[in-house]
Amino acid sequence: MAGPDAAELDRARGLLAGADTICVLTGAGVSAESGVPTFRGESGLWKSHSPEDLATPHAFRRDPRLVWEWYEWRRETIRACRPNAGHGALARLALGSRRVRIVTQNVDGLHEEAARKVAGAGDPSPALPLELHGSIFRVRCTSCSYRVSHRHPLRTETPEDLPRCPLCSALLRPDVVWFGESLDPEILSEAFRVAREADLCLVAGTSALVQPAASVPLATLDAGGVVVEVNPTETPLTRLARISLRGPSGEILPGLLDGLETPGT
Ligand code: BV8
Ligand code: ZN
Repeated sequence: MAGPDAAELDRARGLLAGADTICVLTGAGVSAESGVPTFRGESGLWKSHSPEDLATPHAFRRDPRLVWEWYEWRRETIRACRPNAGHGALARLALGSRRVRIVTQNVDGLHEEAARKVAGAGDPSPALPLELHGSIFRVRCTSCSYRVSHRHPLRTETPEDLPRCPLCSALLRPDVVWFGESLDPEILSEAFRVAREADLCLVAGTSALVQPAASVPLATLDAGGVVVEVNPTETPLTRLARISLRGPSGEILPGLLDGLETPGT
């Protein structure tokens, strides 16, 4: 696939350079080049099951062991993955002096890892993403408010292996938002505020099918801003984008963003 031509990249760079405030929305595609399977691509997730069947409260109630087996398979896969050049470019942009917020649908923690790597001894927080759908490396209690970061391998062979709450002994679950579950209202309203206040929404690596995340860029448009998309294929957002750069984000984002960290460059 031929990537975007130099003129298109220049036009997109011009739009980004002219934007005081930028909202970035990412999806599974930005982690594809790190080796994290996307949901709907040909290398789509896991065997015969579809995420819509397993990433639901109903599936967990019916068979928590199967759901934990799927999540632990994904956690094991993602533990071996590192941020790619696209994550790094986004982190550098957000850590520069331009006002940038990264909003992600991803639960893989790779934006945070890139932020800490780029920031080094500095403060990574400007590049820490708003995680709309939670984190696959955090667990929470199905009954009380216990919630904790959790990266180490879990055994899922038998129901007795499944993790339980140290406070109330109820089952622990992955701290992600399942289909049919509402997103954290504070995180969601913050994401829409960021999008409304942005002059430009950079949308990378999302099929723009999952709601309400896919509506975040519309808030930028409704407030008079523009959308720039990076995706190897067309999406429902493509026709709304001022420019849609056709190619992989790991290859496109560094050339598109590097050097734009400070306003007026
Ligand atoms: C909600 C966490 C209110 C879990 C995820 C009918 C019944 C019930 C609900 C609904 C319904 N119809 C609509 C809904 C709402 C539903 C929804 O949107 N469904 C879709 C499938 C139609 N949404 C919800 O349920 C949300 N909650 O609405 O609450 C409510 C309450 C009660 C009842 C009803 C509604 C919750 C949604 C959150 C689900 N959780 N993740 C987990 O990860 O295990 S979503 C999950 O899928 C991911 O987090 C991600 O967000 C999403 C996948 O989307 P993408 O990130 O875009 O990834 P995808 O694979 O699809 O696309 C990859 C893209 O990358 C492609 O475009 C590809 O071209 C591109 N790409 C590939 N390689 C590259 C690349 N791009 C760049 N570079 C590359 N190299
Ligand atoms: Zn508990």
